[in-house]
Parts: sequence; structure tokens; C-alpha cells
Amino acid sequence: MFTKTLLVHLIVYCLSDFAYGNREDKFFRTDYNYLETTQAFYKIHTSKQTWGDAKRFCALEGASLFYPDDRAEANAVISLWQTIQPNVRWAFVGISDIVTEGVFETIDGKLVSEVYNQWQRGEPNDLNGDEDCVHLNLAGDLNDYRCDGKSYFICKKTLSSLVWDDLCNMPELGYTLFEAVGKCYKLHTTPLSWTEAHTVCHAEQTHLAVVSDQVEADYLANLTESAARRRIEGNYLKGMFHAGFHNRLHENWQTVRGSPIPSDASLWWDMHLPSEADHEQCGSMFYTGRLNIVNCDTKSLFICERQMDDSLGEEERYQ
Ligand SMILES: [Ca+2]
Ligand SMILES: [Ca+2]
Repeated sequence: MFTKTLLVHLIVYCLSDFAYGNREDKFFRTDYNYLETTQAFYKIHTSKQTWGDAKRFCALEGASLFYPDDRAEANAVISLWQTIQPNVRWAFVGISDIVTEGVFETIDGKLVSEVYNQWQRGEPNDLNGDEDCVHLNLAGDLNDYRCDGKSYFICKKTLSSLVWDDLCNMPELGYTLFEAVGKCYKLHTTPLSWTEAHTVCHAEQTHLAVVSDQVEADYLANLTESAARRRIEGNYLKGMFHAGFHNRLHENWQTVRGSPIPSDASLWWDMHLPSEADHEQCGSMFYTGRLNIVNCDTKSLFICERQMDDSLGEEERYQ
């Protein structure tokens, strides 16, 4: 009980005091909790995913799918879990026997015998010959489960692996600051649908790029030139990338931040401002910098952005 109280204090402390930070401040992201005993940050995800998607989600957040290194870590994380998400009963962890049936290993290649390995009674049982992914329950027991089954999951980021991007004021995820508009951008070169791209930016705590004027359009056109030169292979719509506006709510076109789309026709391809009459519901931009609309299922490259302090950005821009 005493430990639990301490833990609650620790969590409250983390949430309130570490609004901005880096490794010194022991801050990673507001949705992660830091545990001093293990020197790492954890997030108990409350959306169910397949094991593969859980692993990808953690990576997108700049973390990795958690597994307990030892009993002490298992106990510490389960305490946290009981405190903040007691309704989550099972969570995928970074252990599987996908590579070789019966040989359970961690996502970074350690045998399960080298890490925490308290199995539930009778497990692992490879039920129906179809259980290769491991999840953990609140009692601290492991079970092998279907990889394509959906489960909650836990991500982990060690303090020692945290690199802070001071310019963009976020964990290092490959973003570049464009000072003139006070935004940080990242060109993603794995083609995805607009909706998938939207999710990826969210996982990075950013959003699909919202192009608001010619300065920004020119910068992004320049940024995508490198992608055009590299000729990224794959089955996707080349020559454009997804941008942060849509009409998916059928409430007329808006940006992903809920503001009106740019009304300057010269920013749009063929001077065409999208309207309710258009069948396509998602935003894009040609490599040339002209805005356009596409079918949301179209796969394409995309750019995520993080807007720095709004007022600071405006001040710098108009001085
Ligand atoms: Ca198996
Ligand atoms: Ca099982």
C-alpha cells in the first residue's frame, strides 16, 4: 500500500512538473510515465492492436514494445499499471516465438530465459498450433497468444536511450526546424493511405502538414525534391504527398487542426479550391507545391509537422 501511494505521488509529480524537458528533466512524452527504479518511461496503451501493430506503434512513438528485464521491473510496471489502467487485464509484450516455434525470444534477440519469464500455469501451450506472441496479465503471468489476436500493449523508453531535439522541443524523431514559419517537419518515405499517415503523425505527437501560404509551400516542395530524386520504390501515387486537410466529417473542408483551408486560389492546383461537390475527401500537395485533393485510400508519401509556439512563430515571421 505504501509503495502504491508513493507511486501515485511519483506519477502526479511527473505529469505536473515535467511540462518541458529532456533527459536531465526525465521527460519523454506526456503520455508516458517515468519510473525512477527502472530509469525508464512506460505507456500502457488502451487501444487493442495485433502484436505486429503494437510493436510498430511503440516504434512510432520513439519507444519499443515492453518486456520486463527482470522480476523487479515486472513488479514496478505492474504497480504502475494497476494504478493507472486497472481495467486492462492483458497486454502484449515484446516476446514471441515467431522466428522458431517453441523458442521464445525478445524483440531484441534475448532468449526468454535471460529475462523475466514467469508463465501462467500450463503456458506456453501454442494452442491450435497458432500462438506465437506473448502477453502479460496484471498478476504478472505470461501466456502465448495469437499474433493476429488483438490486445492492449505496453511501450517502454529507457532514459539512457532518450535523445532530446532541442530545436523542435521534442524527442528526437528526425524532424527539421524551418525557422521562418516556426514549424518542424518530417518527410515520411514509407507510402501510406491518408488515414494511416494521419495516425502515424499522431503517434509522433505531430500532425499532417498544413500548408498555409506560399513560403511554406515552397519549403515543402523543396523538401520533397529529395524524395523525388531518390525514386522510392513501391505501389503508390508518386509526385505528391498527403497534407493536413480533409472533408471526412462532411462539414466542408478544414485542416487537421480544425481551421479553414487556405482560400488563396493560387496555392491550389489549377486554381481549384475543393468543395462539397468533390468526391475526394483528403488533402495532398504536389511536389511542385500546389495543393490538391485525393481519395483517402490512395497511398502516398507524407509530411508531418509540429507547430512551435504559435505567437513566437508569427512574431519571427513578420519582423
Ligand atoms: Ca508458438
Ligand atoms: Ca497460450
